[in-house]
Amino acid sequence: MKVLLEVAKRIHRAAVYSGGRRRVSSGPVPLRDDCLIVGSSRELVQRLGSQVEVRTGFITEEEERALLLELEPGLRKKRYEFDHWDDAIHGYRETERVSWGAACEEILNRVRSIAFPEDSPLLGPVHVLDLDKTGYIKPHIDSVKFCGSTIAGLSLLSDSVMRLVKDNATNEWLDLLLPRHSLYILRDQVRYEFTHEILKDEESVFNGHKVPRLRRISVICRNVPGQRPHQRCSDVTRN
Ligand SMILES: O=C(O)CCC(=O)C(=O)O
Repeated sequence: MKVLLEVAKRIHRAAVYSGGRRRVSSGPVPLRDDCLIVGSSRELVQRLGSQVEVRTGFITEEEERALLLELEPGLRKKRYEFDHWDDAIHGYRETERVSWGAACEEILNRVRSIAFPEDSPLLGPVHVLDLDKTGYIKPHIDSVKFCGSTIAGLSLLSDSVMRLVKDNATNEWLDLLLPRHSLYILRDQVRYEFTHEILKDEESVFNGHKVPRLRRISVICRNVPGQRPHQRCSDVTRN
């Protein structure tokens, strides 16, 4: 059975954007490091500021190597999956890992201590998602049955763009630039009420600038579901 489906059942939701908002510049342009989140309005970016974070350079090249050294042998045994038209992910392989070597455990402990409240129990297995260069993740909300208020992910091997769109108001959106080696954190309303997706290479544009998407591996930590202030029944039925 697919690990991912157990951890995070997904919905498909077409994100609606006004095309004029995002003009692509003629070629890749270096982006300023301090501009990692843009949105449909300044007010939205400010309002959700405490619920979405991108930390650049969270891991070093050496730490990325340590993670890849542990992950690649297992991933190489699997095939990328492309042909499930209704899957929320296209062109991927994945695994879960409970025990890690010391170097990787140290990295994950850093993620855990920064991303999650101290008293929040975490899902034991860490989820690892390997997206082929042509792979992408469609808009979805992780199932509230399987994961709690916070999702924290490391990006290895490639930059990418994560798009968040309000589930019931698609004119409200945020784009996150996720540089290779960065950590992103989605919490609370952003996690429950916004779909998230990773754009395919052809659409991988951040704030008007092309962000080439190569093969990308994400290492994702989640906490277990618990009480939350604004749980909606519709979330519970998604699977
Ligand atoms: O690859 C990522 O960082 C996002 C993964 C994701 O969307 C998910 O597992 O629900």
